[in-house]
Amino acid sequence: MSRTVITFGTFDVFHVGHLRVIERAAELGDRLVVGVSADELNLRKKGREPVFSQAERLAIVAALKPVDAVFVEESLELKRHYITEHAADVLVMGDDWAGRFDEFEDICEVVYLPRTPAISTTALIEKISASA
Ligand code: C2G
Repeated sequence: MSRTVITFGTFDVFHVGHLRVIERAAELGDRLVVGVSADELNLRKKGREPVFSQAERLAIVAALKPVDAVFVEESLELKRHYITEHAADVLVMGDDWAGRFDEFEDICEVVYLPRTPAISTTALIEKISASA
C-alpha cells in the first residue's frame, strides 16, 4: 500500500528551512502532496501579501524533486477536506504548529517535525532590507 503524505505552507522567499521540512516529509511516505497557501489567505492571516505570488510559490514548490503534487490552500479551516480529498495517510507540519492539528488524528497520522533553526522568511526579508 502506498503512503501519501500531505503538508502545508506559504513557502514565501523559499529557503533551506522550507526545503528540509519538505525533504523530511517526503521520507515519511511514498508520495508527497503540498498545499501552498493562497495570497488571499496570507493577507487575512498575516496582514500582508507574500513577497512571491501564489503562482510563483506554487511553481517553485512543484519543481522540487520530493514533491509529487501541489494545490492551493484557500483556507486554514479546510484541512480536513484537503486531507480526505488527497487521501493523505500522514499530515506533516513544522513544530511551530505543534498540537494545532491533533484533531485530525482520527483520519491520519499527524507528525510535527523540528524547524530548521536560525532561518525564517521574516528574518531574510529584514536582512535583505537592511543591506539594500
Ligand atoms: N519551516 C521549518 N523551518 C524553518 C522555517 C519553516 O521547518 N526555519 C517549516 C514550517 O514549520 C512549515 C513549513 O516550513 O511546516 C512552511 O513554513 P511557512 O511558509 O512559514 O508556512 P506557514 O505560513 O506557517 O503556513 O496551513 C498552514 C499554513 O499554510 C502554514
